[in-house]
Amino acid sequence: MYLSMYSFCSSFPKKTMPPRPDLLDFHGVSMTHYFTDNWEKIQNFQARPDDILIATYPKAGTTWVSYILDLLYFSQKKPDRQTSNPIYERVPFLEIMIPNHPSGTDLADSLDSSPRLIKTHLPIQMIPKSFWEKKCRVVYVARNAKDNAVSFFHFDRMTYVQPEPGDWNSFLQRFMDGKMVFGSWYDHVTGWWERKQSHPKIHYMFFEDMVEDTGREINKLCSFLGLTSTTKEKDQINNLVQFDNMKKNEMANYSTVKAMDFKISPFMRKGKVGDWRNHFTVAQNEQFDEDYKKKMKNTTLQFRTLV
Ligand code: PPS
Repeated sequence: MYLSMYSFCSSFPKKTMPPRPDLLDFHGVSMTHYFTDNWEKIQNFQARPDDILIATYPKAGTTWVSYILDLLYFSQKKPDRQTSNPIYERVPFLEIMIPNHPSGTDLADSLDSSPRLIKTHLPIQMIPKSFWEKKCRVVYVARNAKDNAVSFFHFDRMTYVQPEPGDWNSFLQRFMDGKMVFGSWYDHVTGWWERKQSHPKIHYMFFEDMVEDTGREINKLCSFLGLTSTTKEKDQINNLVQFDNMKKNEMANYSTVKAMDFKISPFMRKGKVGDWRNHFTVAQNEQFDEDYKKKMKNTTLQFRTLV
């Protein structure tokens, strides 16, 4: 998830990793300092009109969509790109900041590709205004809350640069309370959904739809972006971005990152819809559903696995 942090940590043996960061309240959103230390530069970031912002709540399918977009734009023009740089270098993570390493904003500024693909996990109210002024296109991916929480839990277990997850029960409670890095899932997905209603340049996608029919979702992305990739190209891309292929692909699976311990849990973990059923107890599920109804009562946003 975190480029500079990853390269930072890759030079340290695990026992000398920096301590896990604490959650802090940042303008009402839970964060860690890794995403707030560069705040002025993030807010003043100068987007370019052709930039494409890939926005997600963490663990919603960011890497999947990043890889699809990277292939759609560059697999023909720059075939070497796919084997020479990991995905987290091709698609900078805007808000990341680690001392003595290029920040996400610096990395994005250094890109000469057109378009630039830029990743963010920021909630809608924190997106730098330049992206709106320059009328950039945004691809937002949402994932159902239960699977999103499960994926986040396993990620925090294996990623030393995330806060300690604690046990599953306390993690789930924290998820429901919105005390996660990048804040409340409920606020994130609904905030972007409401903005999309009045903003034609936001393409709002669902992880579950991508699992059901990746080819269909690639076609929708092409329509949104005005791309004229051939059927053959799209079929090739569809094949490359299937879970098993991405899991084997060192440039897409984060295996080069020492701050993650794949022995605890791999980054490309299961890639499924409905894995929450293997984690939630009956009581947790009932409590979650009840709370979900209250938190989501004012939105038209619907997730297929929760209705
Ligand atoms: S991050 O750290 O926020 O950037 O993580 P993100 O990439 O958003 O989410 C990681 C989860 O997405 C799954 N994934 C996929 N699922 C199906 N098919 C493909 N191709 C694919 N690529 C990534 C990944 O396995 C993580 O989900 P879980 O449920 O943990 O497996």
